[in-house]
Amino acid sequence: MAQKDQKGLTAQKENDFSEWYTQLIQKAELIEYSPVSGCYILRPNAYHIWEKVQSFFDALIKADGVKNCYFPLFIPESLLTKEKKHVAGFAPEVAWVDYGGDTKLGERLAVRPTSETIMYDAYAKWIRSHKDLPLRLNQWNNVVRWEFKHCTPFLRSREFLWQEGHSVFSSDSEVRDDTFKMLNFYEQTFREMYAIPTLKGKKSEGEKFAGAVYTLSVEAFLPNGKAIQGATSHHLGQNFAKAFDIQFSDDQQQKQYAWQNSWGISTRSIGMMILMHSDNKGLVLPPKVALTQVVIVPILFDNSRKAVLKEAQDVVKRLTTKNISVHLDDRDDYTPGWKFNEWEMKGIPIRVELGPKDLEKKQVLIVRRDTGEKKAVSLVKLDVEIPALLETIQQSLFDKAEKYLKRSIVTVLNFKDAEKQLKTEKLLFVPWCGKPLCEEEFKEKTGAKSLNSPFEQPALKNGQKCFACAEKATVWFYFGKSY
Ligand code: 87F
Repeated sequence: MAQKDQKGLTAQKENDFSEWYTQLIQKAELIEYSPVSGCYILRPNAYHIWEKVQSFFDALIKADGVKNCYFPLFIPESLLTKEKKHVAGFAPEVAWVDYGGDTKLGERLAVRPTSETIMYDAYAKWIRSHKDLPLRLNQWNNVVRWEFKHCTPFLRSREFLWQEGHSVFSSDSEVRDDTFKMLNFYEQTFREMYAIPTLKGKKSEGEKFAGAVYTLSVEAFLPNGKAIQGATSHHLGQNFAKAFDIQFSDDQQQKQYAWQNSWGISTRSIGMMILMHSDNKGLVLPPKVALTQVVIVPILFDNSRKAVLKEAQDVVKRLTTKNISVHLDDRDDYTPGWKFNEWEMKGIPIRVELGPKDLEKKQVLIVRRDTGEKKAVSLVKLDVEIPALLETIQQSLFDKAEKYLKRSIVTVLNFKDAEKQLKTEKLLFVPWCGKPLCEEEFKEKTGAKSLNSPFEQPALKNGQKCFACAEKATVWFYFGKSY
């Protein structure tokens, strides 16, 4: 047979997480490396996941009244540095354009790292009265942050895709509600599309966006014991309104600075999904984001070939009318076993095997990618069983991840226990003083930092001490090693 070499993973998820990931994203044809270090090619299998997430989230925000728009990729230096506080820490990561051809530009241009400055400059022109508010705009775009840390496809790259939402309201309370609402949309997207449970909460003073009054986040916990921030929603207060002079006249004709928020989710979330669900055979895709949800592998022999293929084509038709994306793998020069491995590597949620013996019994064999479970299903029941099984798989991936998350969280009250639990890949729930310096010192000693604090706080005992510095604790917080 003219088939290519079998190309399974040679590293295991349990033993060499990072090598396993590197092999998987290439062998599942998600990523190709590009000539620029830190910039990666998203192949169709990966881009499709993004498109699915994009349509889901886009529908959520549009139904809520947000509109899409597009702002330029280039931001003049004078504009980018207008709000000094927010850009200070990020300055080393900005990529610049100095020339057009051989001509030096009068002012250098930043390649968009995020769009606050260029958008709010326009907002200041558009907003005059409270009747212009709320203004709720979103962009689906690419951004560049010239990372100097080690890059990893999806998780940390120098260019990535995301959405950035930027809304303006006439009161603090409206922004507050909206900032929480957007966070809930992110939680829902991770849950329903990626089958990932997240912890919702508020970031610490040290970890919040410098331009924000506060930052909310969703955080996930990956199977290697590392937490990862999935998306953020920032309450910006009037900080940017003051820097960019965004004012409106209220119903008493009084001028007031506007209230703002911003919120984003990026292609990093695809990496989180891969790390969460995949195994030593390759990618495991939640059915909701899979380009192909069902692959049919016919078992072909010369004398029954025609009949088997005819039935397989019929199954394709029936499933397609049920809005399921099916692929019939009728390639001649590959063995069924080779095909099984390939589709397992690519994470297709359900494999349907159909051979002459199945045909005689008017049945097929269906195989779940996530658990490997096999089951014979009668042909007439297929268009009910397959959609149901896709839903079961989606739910069961979530349930498994949620069980893992729940059993990984441990409450610890002192430094020694914290250190011990971090070594066994746990996520800490701790009474904390909330001080940036305490967090910094803890990170230096253990490599772990604060993630967020849940909105529903257990009561703190009278005189409860900070788990790390033994000062007075003020808040319950999640801490963990993280990406
Ligand atoms: C890198 C260079 C320059 C992050 C940067 O989280 C500026 C920045 O402002 C920067 N890296 N940030 C923070 C982005 C905040 C905010 N923007 C809108 C979000 C969500 C979407």
